[in-house]
Amino acid sequence: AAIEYGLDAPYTVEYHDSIGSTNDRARELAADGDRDVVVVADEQTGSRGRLDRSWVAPSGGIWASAVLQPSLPAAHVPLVTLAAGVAVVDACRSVGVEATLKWPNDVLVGDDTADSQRGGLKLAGILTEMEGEADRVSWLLVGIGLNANIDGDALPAGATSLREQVGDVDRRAVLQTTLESLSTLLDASETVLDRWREYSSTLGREVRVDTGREQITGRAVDVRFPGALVIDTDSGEEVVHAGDCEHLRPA
Ligand code: BT5
Repeated sequence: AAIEYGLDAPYTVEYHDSIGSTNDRARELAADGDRDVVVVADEQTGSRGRLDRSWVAPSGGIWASAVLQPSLPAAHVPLVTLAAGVAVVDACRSVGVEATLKWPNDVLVGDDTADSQRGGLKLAGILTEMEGEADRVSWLLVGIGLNANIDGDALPAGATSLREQVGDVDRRAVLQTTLESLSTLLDASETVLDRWREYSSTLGREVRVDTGREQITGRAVDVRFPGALVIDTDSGEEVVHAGDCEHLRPA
């Protein structure tokens, strides 16, 4: 289903009924020097999550990749991922869905403990990509996958959609709200961690984080610049910069 996807300035939209991955297309545009362009698709046939995991993206979702003006050092990029999560939650709440954030990039709905140890049902995910040097980002893009007007049975187990939660939404309006919120947050980046804490369902919980090299179990107590998770473990405080986080049952 083709959709009207005109967005307010400064964004220009490149819309596709069907595409492999909006992030892949956005990379090409970014490498060509385009900025403030948002690649949007109704359906993706080869979309990706982190670590090359696949992302299920049938017709009806909000699949979007925004090429932003990178005005920050590469080390600050994790903050952009957190900001994008906050922006997606703002947009979900604007249509009446009480979403929360699981570190670092998952947008969840529902009570963790009731829905198993996996940690709520996943409504959206963020995939931020960049290229550049330590002190200078040459391009930066934020990929947003938000299950919008999709039946639950078209999604993987453990996922949910806005349709399942509140019924169908105006995808253009939800994306517009997301991008406006993201740009407000990036203009005031000192507010991002507080906004993230407010929406977090990770903080205060027992978690297990797989960093790829080790598993760290303990109580998530804070997020720290530029986006690290602080965990109280039996052997002291650990600061984790990247990994997969699982919410465990409350202690
Ligand atoms: C993410 O990865 O959550 C980031 C997903 C980003 C997708 C967007 S869509 C627009 C843009 N273009 C792209 O090609 N990508 C971005 P990660 O944290 O690695 O989670 C991936 C895992 O989520 C998968 O292994 C599945 O378990 C699960 N999953 C896959 N599709 C899902 C869906 N539609 N809804 C909820 N969970 C899903």
